[in-house]
Amino acid sequence: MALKKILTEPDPILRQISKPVEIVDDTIRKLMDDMLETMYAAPGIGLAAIQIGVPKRIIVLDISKDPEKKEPMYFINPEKIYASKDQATYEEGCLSVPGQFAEIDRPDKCHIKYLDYNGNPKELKAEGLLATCIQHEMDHLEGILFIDYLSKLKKSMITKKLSKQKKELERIVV
Ligand code: GNR
Ligand code: NI
Repeated sequence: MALKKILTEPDPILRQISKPVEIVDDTIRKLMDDMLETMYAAPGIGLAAIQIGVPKRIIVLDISKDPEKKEPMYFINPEKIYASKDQATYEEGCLSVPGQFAEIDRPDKCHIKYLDYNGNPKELKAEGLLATCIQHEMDHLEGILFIDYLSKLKKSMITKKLSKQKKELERIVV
């Protein structure tokens, strides 16, 4: 397994639309193992492949509270087949938007159709934090970040802050 670098906003790669996986083979499973390791190390509760620069429709998640008991979940080519009218509000963060948090409304429940780690078709009924997290990750597959739901002003404040931080880091490294 290997740790990968997580891309941060503003990075045009994060805005790419990810492509479906055609065959779930060992290369894809190795990628998912690396994604999970990178997510745990961050630490985060979800990661989309595009966040490590790979434009494939793959998501890993682990929303278990106890770090001793790992409950990894893998989603390949996820499709939303139902979303509730009821909305839920969660304070969201994103590993690609470091240090920034905001309350975001999303459907409270959703049903997802996807391929699992072995490439077998599955369906999942999600609610609460799981539903929020899956929808946050599925947005990454479309090049969407949670800050896109904020007002223009809030979003541009966050983007400016992050690009300034990046420039300062570059200066230190160079
Ligand atoms: O670690 C993460 N926490 C989180 C909290 C609330 C809503 C969504 C998330 S996902 C985020 C990891 C991440 O950026 N995934 O793309
Ligand atoms: Ni994210």
